[in-house]
Amino acid sequence: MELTQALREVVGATHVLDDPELTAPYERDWTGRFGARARLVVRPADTAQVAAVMRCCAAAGAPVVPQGGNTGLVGASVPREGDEVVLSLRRLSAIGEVDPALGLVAAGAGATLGAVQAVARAAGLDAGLDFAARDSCTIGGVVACDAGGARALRHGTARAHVAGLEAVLADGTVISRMSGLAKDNAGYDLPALLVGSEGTLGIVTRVLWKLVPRLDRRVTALVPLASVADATVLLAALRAHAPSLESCDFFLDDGLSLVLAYQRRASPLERRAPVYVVAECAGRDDPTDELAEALGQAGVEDALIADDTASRERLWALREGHTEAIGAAGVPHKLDVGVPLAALAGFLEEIPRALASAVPDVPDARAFLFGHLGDGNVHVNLLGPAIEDERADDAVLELVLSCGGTISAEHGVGVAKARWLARARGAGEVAAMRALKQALDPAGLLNPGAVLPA
Ligand code: 2HG
Ligand code: ZN
Repeated sequence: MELTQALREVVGATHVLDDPELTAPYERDWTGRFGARARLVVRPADTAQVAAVMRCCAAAGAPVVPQGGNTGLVGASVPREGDEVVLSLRRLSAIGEVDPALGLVAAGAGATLGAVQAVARAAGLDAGLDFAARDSCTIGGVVACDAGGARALRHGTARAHVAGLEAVLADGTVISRMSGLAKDNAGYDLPALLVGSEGTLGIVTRVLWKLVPRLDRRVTALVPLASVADATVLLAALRAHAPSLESCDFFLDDGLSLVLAYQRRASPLERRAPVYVVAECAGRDDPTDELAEALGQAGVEDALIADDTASRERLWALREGHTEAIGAAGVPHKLDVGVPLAALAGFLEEIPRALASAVPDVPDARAFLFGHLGDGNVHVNLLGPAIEDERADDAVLELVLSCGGTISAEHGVGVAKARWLARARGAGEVAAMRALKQALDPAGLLNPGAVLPA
């Protein structure tokens, strides 16, 4: 039977899309940099349907791109050749009841992070993970790319929250580790293998999410600083004096100008500075004194402090608003990298020079640098070079490796950085990854071209 017809029989005709007007939102990524026409978009309702869809696609030899909220930033959740089936997991959005004794909740891959947070908070707990795309990204995608965000500093990345998962393999086999047993050493840890595999080894359909205590007393500081070195001193003081530290992000002054212009607001700070840190402490008890102690120890004199939700959100909007403000200014090349803290200042300083020498013929090339200071995680956003022009990307990644850093801290490798994987990981590791891929997906149907170069 022809693939379209076979899929219609599995999910119902209304959930197999081939009209270009309907498929368009599934075909281009959030940045506008990646995408191609899809052969079809298929929207299964549950794990059994995902498995049946995979069996149909395997029989037809059709490559499949799994997609959640399509908020990924490395081109891993959209078609790239034009012949892929996009398998949307958004209909798998059911969230179970919180198990308060275990601190776990089961969520369908299509549930948004925001929805999981809301369910957790209603039960007196929290998801422990948070970032700007919270209301559009889905928990399956969060797990598939091991998303991090600002709170990873305290609670770890998605990996730390996966107590189990259910997934569909390339041949339609369903694997399920949803028992919630904290200790279970029987055999290989397949869920761990799927976390961060970006849809190349299996399709995550359900996740057992480990919750954290809900910490309602929150206080946020926005601190203008003279240098990245001063920011590192502040981070050390926060670690030493504020055990309630939850996040410690940074951005630079040109990023602030762009965000303020985009958000049509004035700077809340009396004076501008080269570097800004946004730090947040959270506890059961008011963490204001701890935060003040840390700021004092770091010699900070003029921080803006916010302790109610609206004011805290206004401070965070200056940091979180970078993605949208940059997106409104052009199609960015996003290089989500990590460097050791000791190398951070030198790395940030070097980037404008690396950019100028990589693309001397693109005089308006600009780099916006911001991210999660506590993790050494820098979001290098390049504007100016054409979509296909990767000279500046290469120069930045070269610099990252020379600093002992990683080409992907939290967004994943996707297609954007696949050709750098061997440089980053070495031939031995890439061969082991290819062996795993070959074992689980011998026909290469799952997300071809992502993570491992074709
Ligand atoms: C963030 O930290 C996200 O805001 C997105 O990881 C970063 O837009 C980016 O490059
Ligand atoms: Zn980030």
